[in-house]
Amino acid sequence: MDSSPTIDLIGAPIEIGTSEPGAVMGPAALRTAGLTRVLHDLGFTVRDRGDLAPDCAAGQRDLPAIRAWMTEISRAVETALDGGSLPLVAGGDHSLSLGSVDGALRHCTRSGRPLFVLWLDAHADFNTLQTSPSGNVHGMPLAALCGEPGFDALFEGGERPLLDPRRVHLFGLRSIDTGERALVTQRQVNVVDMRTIDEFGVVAPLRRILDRVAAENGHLHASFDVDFLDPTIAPGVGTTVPGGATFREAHLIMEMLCDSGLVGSLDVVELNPFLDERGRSARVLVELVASLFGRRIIDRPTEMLPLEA
Ligand code: 4U7
Ligand code: MN
Ligand code: MN
Ligand code: MN
Repeated sequence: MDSSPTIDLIGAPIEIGTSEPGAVMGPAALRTAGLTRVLHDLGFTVRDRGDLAPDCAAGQRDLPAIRAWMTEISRAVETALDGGSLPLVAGGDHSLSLGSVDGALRHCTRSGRPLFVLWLDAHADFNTLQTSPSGNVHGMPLAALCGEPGFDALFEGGERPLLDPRRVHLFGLRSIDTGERALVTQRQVNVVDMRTIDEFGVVAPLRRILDRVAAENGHLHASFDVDFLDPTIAPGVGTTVPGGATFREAHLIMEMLCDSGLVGSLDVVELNPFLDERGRSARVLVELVASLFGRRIIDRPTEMLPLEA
C-alpha cells in the first residue's frame, strides 16, 4: 500500500451465501475485538462506513438477493479505491467477494492496472451451480467472477469486467470438490496448497506471487477466509477444515504482504461469532490485520533481512 492510505472499513453482514447462520455478526465482532482502534493506533485514518444494508427480502438465498449485496459492496469498494482509500471489507460470508473483487476490477480496468487476487482459504471457492455439492454461493465467488456460465442473475445487465483466472492465487487450499478441481486446473488458476506449504513453508511460494504482482505493477486484492487458519486457533467459522495455517505462518504472510506494499484492497470473511469461543477468532483476525498494516515487534536493521537476499 502507499504511505498510510486512508482505510475505509465497510461492514458487509451477509450470510445468505452459506447454510450456517452467524456470519451476519462478523463485522460487529471484528469491531468489538478492536479492528478500528488497532488501525487508528498504527497511524491510519479509518473511516468506518458502517454496515451495508441492501434492500432485499430477508431470508432469501437466491442469486437476485445476493446481487443486491454485490452491487452495494462493489460500489463501496470502487468508490473507496477511486478516492485513493484502501477498502477493508469485513464480512459476512465469502459471497461478499463477488462485490469487493468486482469493485476492484472496475477500478483497475479504469486505471489500466492488472488485478491479482490472493485467496487465503482452505477452499477453492470455484464451484459453479452445476458442480456445487451444497448450492451455497460462498463456495462459488471465484467461478462467477472469472466468467463461468450460469451466474448472469448475479450481475446487472451490461458489460462487466472479468477476473483472469491466471491472476488468481489460491493459498492454503486443502478441500476441493471434484467438479471444481477440474475447473481450477482447466482455467489455470494458481494454487499453493497445504502440501506445498508443508514442503516449502509460506515464504518462498508467497515471494513468487508478490514478485509477479510487482513485476506487472498489479493491484493485489487479498481475500482472507477465516478457515485458512487452523481451527484450533480460529474455531469461529462455519466450514472448519483441519490442517490449516498456524498463527506464525499466517502472521508471517501478513508481514510479508505489508512489506510488499502491494495490497490495495482486503476482505476479512467468514467469521462466525456464534461458533467462536470467547471471541478468540475475532481477536486473532484483528492481530493479523494489524500485522498486515504495519504492526511489528521492532524495526529490523537492514542487515537482519536475510530474506531479501
Ligand atoms: B468458503 C464447499 F462442498 N466446497 O461448495 C461448497 F465443501 O467461502 C465448501 O471457502 C465451500 O468457506 C466453502 O459448499 C466456502 C463444500
Ligand atoms: Mn488505485
Ligand atoms: Mn472462502
Ligand atoms: Mn473456506
